[in-house]
Amino acid sequence: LMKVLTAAALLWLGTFSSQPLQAQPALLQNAPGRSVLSLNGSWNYIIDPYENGFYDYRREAFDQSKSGKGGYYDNAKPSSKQEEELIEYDFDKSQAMQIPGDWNSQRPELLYYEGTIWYKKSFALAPKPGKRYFLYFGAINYEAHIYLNGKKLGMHKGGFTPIQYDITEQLSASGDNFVVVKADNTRRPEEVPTINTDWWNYGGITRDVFIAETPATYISDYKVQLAKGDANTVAGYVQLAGEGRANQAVTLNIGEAGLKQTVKTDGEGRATFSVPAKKLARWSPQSPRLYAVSLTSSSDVVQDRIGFRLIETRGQDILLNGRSLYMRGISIHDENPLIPGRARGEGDLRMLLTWAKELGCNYVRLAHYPHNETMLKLADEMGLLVWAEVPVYWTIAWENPATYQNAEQQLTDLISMGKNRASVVVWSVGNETPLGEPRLKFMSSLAKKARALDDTRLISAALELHRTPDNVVHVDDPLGEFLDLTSFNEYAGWYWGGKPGEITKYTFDIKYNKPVMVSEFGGDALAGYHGDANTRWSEEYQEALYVNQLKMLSTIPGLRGMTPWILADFRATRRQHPVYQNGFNRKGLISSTGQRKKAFYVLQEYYRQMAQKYD
Ligand code: GCB
Repeated sequence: LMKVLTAAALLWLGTFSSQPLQAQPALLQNAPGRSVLSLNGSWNYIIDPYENGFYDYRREAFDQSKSGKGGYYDNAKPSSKQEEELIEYDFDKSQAMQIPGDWNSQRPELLYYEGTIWYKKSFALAPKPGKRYFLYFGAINYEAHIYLNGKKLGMHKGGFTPIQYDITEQLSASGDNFVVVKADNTRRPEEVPTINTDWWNYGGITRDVFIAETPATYISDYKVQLAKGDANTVAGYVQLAGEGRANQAVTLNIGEAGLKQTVKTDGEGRATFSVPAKKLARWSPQSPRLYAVSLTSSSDVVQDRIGFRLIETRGQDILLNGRSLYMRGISIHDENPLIPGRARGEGDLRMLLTWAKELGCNYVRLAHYPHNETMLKLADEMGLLVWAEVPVYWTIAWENPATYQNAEQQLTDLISMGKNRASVVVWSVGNETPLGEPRLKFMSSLAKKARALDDTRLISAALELHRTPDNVVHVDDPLGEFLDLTSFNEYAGWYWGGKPGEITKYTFDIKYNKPVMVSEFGGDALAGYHGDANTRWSEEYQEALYVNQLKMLSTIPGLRGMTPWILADFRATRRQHPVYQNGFNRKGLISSTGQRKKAFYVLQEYYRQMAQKYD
């Protein structure tokens, strides 16, 4: 053990390894775009706070035992000799809940539950010869152990990224199959996120579940985007997997633009494209043009809808397709406040983005963790730029190598999922992380990793600031060197700085000559509660706060956008005031019943003016 620790410690002291210790296999690109068998719907579940279905009475894990049997994943049934067998669970006689969907919002007794729940779904699928099958979960929070027909497929950590297994060999020939998931949302200090967050720890299978079918030799991955800094070229690659992957012709076809190129894969099944892009209209929020794109090999074909745009910075400007841009944003959680609970599908997600459009946004910050793949596709379609983030939030276990590997894996999976989306322009490596050497090493390594994985987008993080008695706000976090935008969260008029009317006395001293993107500001208001501009929790207070924030921030010369906190009220366990909060963070511009608060209209008017000035 000592040796192992020493090796890990050395690795840590040296540069971070870019090879995760236990990488999940590369995700099938655009899995939802394949021919799929949906496993959404009703799943039986067992609440198991003692993890009785996972450990025996000596606390040994059943799935580590010799037989590998004994856990709930067996989905055991008494045979005809019923009297001889003791089985103390029965999925089919247990209650059911809807998947996708967090458990907290489906049963009152599960609202605060943190621990293990087992899920079971039976399905019919007889594998066809010459096909491969991938079991796909959009997200399970947080630690998931996944079993098919009683055999373990694997364990996955991270509540917001897709999970996927090739199950071709595990499917039963008869076509009768069952999948069992142990989902455990226990918070732990060394995980990502850590134990402390300002959002609800929704547990369970929160996103779509399906089985994607591909041919034996299949297109496992591709990227089709404009080349870095080159508006005239579509650059990208295609990756084939399976036995016949080498020396295969693959054709990229963008029929509507008359673009076509055939390339040949190398010994590893990889080929790169470079296609003149002159005929392609540019994607932008004003004109979110998407093209039907297909990739065809001798055995496989994938279809996608892809937009083409260039995002760059020059000095303090953000250039979209070469034109200076003001990013009229809003922060969003992956939560439908009307449930309230995790967004459960396209309808919920479309509602959130439609609200952002009503506010006048051309940009959304999908805080504080990867959002649904569907959300990114909707943003493409609806013309909203996206800031996408990993849950490196507040005080992470900076010195733990496994924590870093986990964060890097989540970042890798996020980038894999979003890399073909024109809407996504910013990868954020974290939020409000405290200054210090181990943290700087952790965060700068993540920033470098993001850039290595995708050099065509901007890298950022939501930083903190500090103040001096002369009412100067300083932004000089050394992490800023590694980032393309200077982004910070700033709560003048709420957590510091006095009443809303007093905050215009602050000025900003920003160290970096980069575009400034204010990643958060805001204050709570209970919709329908009225007072004057100095009455905390009132709509008038929040309204005055927005008026004065916009005045104050307008003095920053490099200001190129903002994502105020937040579109809608959201559940947050830390928010305890029995009258004004009641388990909700009330910084929403829209309430948990869908009501627009007064500040909504302040920001809407400001965005109308910014659109006039810049668009
Ligand atoms: C922040 C955090 C955000 C919180 C917000 C608040 O700075 O980034 O997650 O919800 O403040 O309301 O305090």
